[in-house]
Amino acid sequence: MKKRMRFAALLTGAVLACAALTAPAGAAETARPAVVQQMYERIAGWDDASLDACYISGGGHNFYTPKRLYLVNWRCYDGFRVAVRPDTALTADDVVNAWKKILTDIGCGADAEAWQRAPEIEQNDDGTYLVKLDSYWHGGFVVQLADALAEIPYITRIEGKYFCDVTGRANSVSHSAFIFTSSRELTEADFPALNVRSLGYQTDSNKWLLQLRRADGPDQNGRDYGEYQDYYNAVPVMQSLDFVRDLSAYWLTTELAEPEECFLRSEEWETVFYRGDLNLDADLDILDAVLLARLAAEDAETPIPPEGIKNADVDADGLLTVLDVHSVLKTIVES
Ligand SMILES: [Ca+2]
Ligand SMILES: [Ca+2]
Repeated sequence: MKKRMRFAALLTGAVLACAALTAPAGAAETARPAVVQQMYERIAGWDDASLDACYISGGGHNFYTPKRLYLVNWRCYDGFRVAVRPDTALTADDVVNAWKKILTDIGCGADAEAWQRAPEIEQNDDGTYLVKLDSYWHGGFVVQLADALAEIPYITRIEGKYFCDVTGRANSVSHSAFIFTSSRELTEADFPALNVRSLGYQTDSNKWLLQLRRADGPDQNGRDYGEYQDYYNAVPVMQSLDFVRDLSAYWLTTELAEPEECFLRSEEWETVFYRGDLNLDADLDILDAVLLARLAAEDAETPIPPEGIKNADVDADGLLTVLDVHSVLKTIVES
């Protein structure tokens, strides 16, 4: 118990030391999938801002430039590719137990949808595994799945391919709608000239909400929500209908951007977690062993990125000791 507490204190010291090295907290404060980092840089460019002038919150999903807030959605659309130690096998029980533990840690109880739906596991021909989430139900839980898998001691490496999109950029908004009041009950048949996706009445606001479909059909991600141009073209139609009153729009802007600017998809597997890779260069070599040795020697000045600390317990025994240094050296020699 004493050793475990010392390990925690050592980690805290190292994190603080690194935080001092990397402050102020700009967009590159912590390691994220490359595609997300690319999107941050792209967004900053839209508003002629440097990354250091931008702020990130909400687990990496809220990106503030000096001009406005963008919502950055990212998920792993193909599942995580997971490598395990030789002579071990990934079991469904271990994945489910780690998954439920991490959901509990973040406050999701057993009644949460994510809790009820276990990740799917497949074994690849090369001995690695693919661990998938149901993207519809699990939505933003991809980060938690990676964290859960990293808790399984015999998992050595986790990789993912990420999809990233942004709302907040003009013409990038997927949940657009017309909002209006009406002098009578309405059905979709009252809008024969429009490509109506949904029509509903909001009792809390006493307003009607009308969503359009994309004029050119679903996009590459299966989304059929109308885009800026669809709503722009529909405005004269809405204005010509005598039962439509107080017409306004929800989540629409008057600036036209290129929609594809708001999407990025990684083609290559990106390293999400690599046990022993302390400097986060997606490689395991002598540099990592040196950093680990300094950490194990309680050198609080060791220059390790905060995310790199997660990879330090190489033998996964919950402690940071010289055995971790031996373990990483052994892996390097054997590779
Ligand atoms: Ca490394
Ligand atoms: Ca250890």
